[in-house]
Amino acid sequence: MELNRAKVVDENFTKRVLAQNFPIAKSTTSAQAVGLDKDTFIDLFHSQVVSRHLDIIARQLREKNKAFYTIASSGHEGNAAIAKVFNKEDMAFLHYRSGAFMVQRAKKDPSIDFIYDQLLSVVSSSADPISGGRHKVFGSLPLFSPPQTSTIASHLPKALGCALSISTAKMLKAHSFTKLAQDSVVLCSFGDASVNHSTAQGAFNAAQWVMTTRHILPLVWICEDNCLGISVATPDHWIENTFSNRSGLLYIPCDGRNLADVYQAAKQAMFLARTKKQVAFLHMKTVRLLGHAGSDIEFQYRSQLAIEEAESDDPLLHSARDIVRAQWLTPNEVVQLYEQVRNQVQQSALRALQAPTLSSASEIMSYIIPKEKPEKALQGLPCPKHPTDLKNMAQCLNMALSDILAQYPQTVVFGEDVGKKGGVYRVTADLQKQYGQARVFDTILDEQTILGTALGFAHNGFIPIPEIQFLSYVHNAADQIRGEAATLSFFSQGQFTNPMVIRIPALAYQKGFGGHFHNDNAIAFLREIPGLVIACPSTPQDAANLLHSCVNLALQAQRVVVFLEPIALYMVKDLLEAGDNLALHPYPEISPIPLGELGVEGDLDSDIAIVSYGNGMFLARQAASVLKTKHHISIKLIDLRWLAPMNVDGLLQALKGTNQVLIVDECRRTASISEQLITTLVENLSPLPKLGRITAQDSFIPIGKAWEYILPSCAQIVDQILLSKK
Ligand SMILES: Cc1ncc(C[n+]2csc(CCOP(=O)(O)OP(=O)(O)O)c2C)c(N)n1
Repeated sequence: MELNRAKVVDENFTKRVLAQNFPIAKSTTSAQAVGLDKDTFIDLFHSQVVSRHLDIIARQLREKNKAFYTIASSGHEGNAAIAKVFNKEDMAFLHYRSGAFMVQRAKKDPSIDFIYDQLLSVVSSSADPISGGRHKVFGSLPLFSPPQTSTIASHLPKALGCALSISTAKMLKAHSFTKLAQDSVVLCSFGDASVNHSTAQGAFNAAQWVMTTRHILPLVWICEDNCLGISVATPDHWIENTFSNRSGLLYIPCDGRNLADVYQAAKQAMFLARTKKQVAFLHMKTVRLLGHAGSDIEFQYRSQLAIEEAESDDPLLHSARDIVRAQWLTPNEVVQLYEQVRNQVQQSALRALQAPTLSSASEIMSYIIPKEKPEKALQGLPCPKHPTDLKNMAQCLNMALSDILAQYPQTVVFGEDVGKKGGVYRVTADLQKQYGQARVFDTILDEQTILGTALGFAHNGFIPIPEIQFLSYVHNAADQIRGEAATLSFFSQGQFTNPMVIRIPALAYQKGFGGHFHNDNAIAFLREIPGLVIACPSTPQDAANLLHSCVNLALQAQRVVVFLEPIALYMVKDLLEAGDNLALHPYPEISPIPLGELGVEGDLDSDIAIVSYGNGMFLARQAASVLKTKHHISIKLIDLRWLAPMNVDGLLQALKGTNQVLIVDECRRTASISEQLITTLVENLSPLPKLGRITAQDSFIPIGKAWEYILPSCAQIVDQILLSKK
């Protein structure tokens, strides 16, 4: 039994075409019936053949250790007909088996040498125009196809968001900054097993919700159904049974082995999405050839008979049959075309093997942070007049958001309950009234959808400001930040970016609303994401200024920013004693705080410094006052403000002249920023000042008043400084 099925499929094609031993058609739609003429049909077949030879050569290159990740499009080449129907400007978030789709779409831009470009990706060359050798992906800026990570289903929420952004842009008549045309549609393809992922189900559900509430969504889901998810069979009729009867999704089945049938179904889907603005679910049934990916040995889980049956149902043989029967080409001419493409692909592979590869850490990392691409200033609205009396942090944030929405027409604010209710803590109060439902809107209760919506809007030129209601609820959607938002620039060499500011009411110390889920102090999962910016204010004026700074970073530097809002400080009035109002501040004259700039306050000449952020900073201010008034000890206070990236030089500078540094960190001892701070100081300071840290316990936060045993307190800070003086 031959284990190399690429070889078998390759040889079978030639043998069977020459012998005119074609498979029996599984569907009856003919090229003539759907208006596919000879040239168009042969052109589609050509794309199928190019895709097939790219698969074959990728296997050969991997056997020689010249390619490192192979996943074939073989069996799925019917998707070439989908590419033919849609415009290249219809943004496409693609399945990893979309080779023929990409070949066909690339024909719409004659400046693209898709074969060579794709081979550069296969051999991980730094000359690969999309990822620069960082991953084998399908993607292209001129072809409106952002590269996808290999996490199945994670691209569905952003496809939904992107489609929603098109209809939102239309409503707002906002075409000065959007990247997608008003009448464009969004395509999103995936496999049959992927539909079962909760991320996918969430996106389908969200699309249905949008159709129910807004009635328009120019989106085409494309399920490329090969009946398998690696080794697990999808039950018969699973896709049909679960999608043919879903409200808001118009189900269109087609036979992926029949180009004419796919073409017809794609035209129907295009009419629904482009003209009717409705969601189509295109179900392309097909076969999978050459196994799952890489070194997958199909024989371990599939019978020889099943493998051979799929191989004999090869879509290329079906297309060849239709071409020969229509007398458009003779069998010999079909094989000639097949061999010509093989030759072209082989020549391109030889060239690609000469191309450079990534050769240093700095080269690899050069696009983790996108290059600055300042947005051109747009005509905004005048900022509202704000009262000048003292305000708390929540009020200052609300005013800052209002100013931001006025100044930057490309900003949109959304999340659970942010619209009419104005957020759980009223931070978004009245914004919907001021700026309308298109720019300030409630989403469904699904954090993956919220972040996916942000990703999709950002792909279309908006600056989304999504809210996650509480920090604890971002964890189930973290991949939308770590696997999607944060990686886009890296995998596209900054050609695609998704700037956004994710607001998250966060951290602990809430007195009336306790418990772990509303007092989550776990942020390590964000801090280690390369390129992500994290800001956290500790005063009302910093909150307003920092939020503006974050929006500027998204606008001018294309950054993905997480803005952590310490919930417990939202409404606080007093700092040192009841009625002192020292935690309030008038809404400031906005003066953005540059990325990394620390807040240094207190006694700047003191040799004792406390480094903190958020609630810890609030406690440190209280402790410094106690130490000063009761013990005549003066303290320098350093507010990090920006938790990532850490401004190491600025910190070292601010600590000059100190011989004692106490870190107050409200997050858990393990994996809190205190660990990074201690390491940074140990690595960089000589002589080393006396170092200490007060952190939260490695515990979840209990309800009631018991949290006091878990979290840092003012008394602990005072005691630790006094102890060190003894
Ligand atoms: C979230 C996630 N879980 C697991 C995997 C591993 N994995 C890669 S492909 C795949 C099967 C996908 O099957 P299907 O959606 O039918 O697509 P096909 O490969 O058959 O085209 C799995 C489980 C993954 N990439 N992402």
